[in-house]
Amino acid sequence: MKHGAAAGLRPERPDWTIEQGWERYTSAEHATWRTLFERQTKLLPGRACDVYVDGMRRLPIGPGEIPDFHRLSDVLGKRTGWQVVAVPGLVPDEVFFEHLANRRFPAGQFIRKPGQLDYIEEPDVFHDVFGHVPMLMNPIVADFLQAYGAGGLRARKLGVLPNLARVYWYTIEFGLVEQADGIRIYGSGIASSYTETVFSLEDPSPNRLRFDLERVMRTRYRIDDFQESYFVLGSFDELLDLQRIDFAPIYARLRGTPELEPGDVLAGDRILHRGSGAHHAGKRAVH
Ligand code: HBI
Ligand code: FE
Repeated sequence: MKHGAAAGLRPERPDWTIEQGWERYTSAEHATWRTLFERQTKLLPGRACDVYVDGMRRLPIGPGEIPDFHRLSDVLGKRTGWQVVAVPGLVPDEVFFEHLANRRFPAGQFIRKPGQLDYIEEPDVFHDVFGHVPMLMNPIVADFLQAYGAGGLRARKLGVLPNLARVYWYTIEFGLVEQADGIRIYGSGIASSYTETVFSLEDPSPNRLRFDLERVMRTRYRIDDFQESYFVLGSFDELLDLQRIDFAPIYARLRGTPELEPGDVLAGDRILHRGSGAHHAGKRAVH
């Protein structure tokens, strides 16, 4: 896999962290943050879940400037014991998991260029801070992510990391949740994306299916486009249950069951919305 902005270089520290160097951001970089913050903040009311909105409100994250990780960590640390640490981009899986297992969230130090507002290959400060950090103010999510880090270290040794990574992908990155007033976004990959925020909730194309752990563990995902299926939690208490699960018997059962394609819908799925598939079908026709 790719190892980020520092590809080919040996990191100075074994845990891949770097100084954020907040005072070194340029005014152009702060302006990019403002552009991203403002257009995203207009879209999120009525679309982002209450947990996200509440977390954001309590954090020193605003339109004016790229947030300072030390200030974020002060507020976050008091609430859930998490810290935000700076990394140059994607870090190796075991380094990523080791941070999460110790309640450190590795956030990209850099910000995307003005020409890449809607698509970046690596997580930058906007995706990581605007997308992930508000959710870490919630104790259930905070504990789940730590458990995922510990589980990732074990899954790597067992050779089942792809199965576990799908849980992360379809919850933390691209998860939806059912609230009393409707389906809402909690996944950071959606909450930090202008186009996917609307697509995930309102477009007729993707499937919206009730979250089921084993189903998700079998389901491949797309990294190059919007998701073909989104999985919807009934409530965040489902993440509490996940944390307590002993995954070993599940991994054993999964061996021998076929993998599922991102757009597959099964007889046993609880379907909230059956997608037309139009978005991805159109793309395939073009290629
Ligand atoms: N590194 N900085 C960073 N952010 C991620 O989200 C990340 C990573 N390295 C590996 C990784 N994610 C995933 O491949 C694991 O969740 C499987
Ligand atoms: Fe992410």
